[in-house]
Amino acid sequence: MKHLLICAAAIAAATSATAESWDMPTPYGDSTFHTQNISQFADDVRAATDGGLDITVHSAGSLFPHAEIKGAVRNRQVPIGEFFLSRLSNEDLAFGLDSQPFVATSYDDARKLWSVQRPVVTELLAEQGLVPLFSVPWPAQGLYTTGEIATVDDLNGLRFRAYNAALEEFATLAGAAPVQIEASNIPQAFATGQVAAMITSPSTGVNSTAWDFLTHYTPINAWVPKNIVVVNQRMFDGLDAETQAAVLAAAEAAETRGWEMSAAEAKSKTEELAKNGITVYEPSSELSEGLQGIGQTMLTNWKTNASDSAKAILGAYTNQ
Ligand code: PCA
Repeated sequence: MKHLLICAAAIAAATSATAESWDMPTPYGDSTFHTQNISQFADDVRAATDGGLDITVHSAGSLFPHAEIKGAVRNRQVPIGEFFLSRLSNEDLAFGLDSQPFVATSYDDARKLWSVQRPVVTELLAEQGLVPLFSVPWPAQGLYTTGEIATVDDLNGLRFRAYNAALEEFATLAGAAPVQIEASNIPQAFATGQVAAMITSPSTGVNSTAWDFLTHYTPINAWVPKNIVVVNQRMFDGLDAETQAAVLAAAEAAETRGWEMSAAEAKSKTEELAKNGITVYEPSSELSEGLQGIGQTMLTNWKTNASDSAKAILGAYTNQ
C-alpha cells in the first residue's frame, strides 16, 4: 500500500512537472456555439494529453477585449485565442473576403473560399509568429429590424450595429449610421437606444435575445464570416511532439465539428427566433436587388484596395 502511494505521488509529481496551463480568450459568450466548440477542443486536448496541456477558455472578452486578442497571442501574453477573422482586414484585405456581401453566401461557397483563403492567411499570420489552428463560420448573416424592410431606402437614417469595417461600409452605403458594438454588448446597445437595427446570424440573434428589442428578421444570407483560432508559434514549438500532435488532431476535429454546429444552428436558431415572436420573412426582390447593388459597389472598392495576395484569393475562388 505504501509502495502504491509512493508510486501515485511520483506519477502526480511527474505529471504536474510537465503540465502546462494555457489561457484562451474569446470575445463571445458561453451560450455561443463557437465557445462551446472551443471548450470541447480544450477538453479534447486535456483528455488526449492526460492533463498535460490544460486550456482554460475565457469567454465574452473577459480576459482581453476583442480588438486586443490577436496582439495578445502575438506578444505571448496568452498562447492561444479566438477572434473574428475579418477584423484583421485593416492589415490585409485577404483576411476579409468572407465578410464581403454576396461573394460567398452558402456553406459550400464558404468552404471553397476557406480552402483558397487558408494558405494565404497562414502565410500572413506566420509573418507575425502566429499559426492558424482552425476556422469556423457563423451562419449566413441576416437583417434584424423593428418593422418589415421592403427596400434599402427603409434603412435610411437607422442607427445600425456593426462588427467590422465591411459592415460599417455596408451600413453607410445603405444610408444607415453604423455604430461598432461587440456581440456581448448587443442587448445593452439596443436597450439604451445606441442602435436600432443589425445584421448578424440567427445564432447571435438568439444569444442576444433579439425579441426583447426587435420584431423582424429576414435571412438575406449576405455573407458567411468566420472565427479563427490562432496559436503563438513559439509557444506551440515549446510543446513536446506528442502534445503538438494532440493539439493539431483536436483542432482538425474542432473545425469539422464547428462547421456542422454552424449549419445546424442556421436552421434551429432561425426557428427559435420565430418561436419567440420575431416575424421571419423572405426579402422582397426589390430589397435583394438593392442589397446586391451595395455588394457590387463594395467589391469594386475592395478590388481597388486589395493586396496581390487578397486578389489572388478572389481569383482562385471565382475560377474554381
Ligand atoms: N455573430 C458575431 C459575428 C458574426 C455573427 O454572426 C457578431 O454579431 O458579432
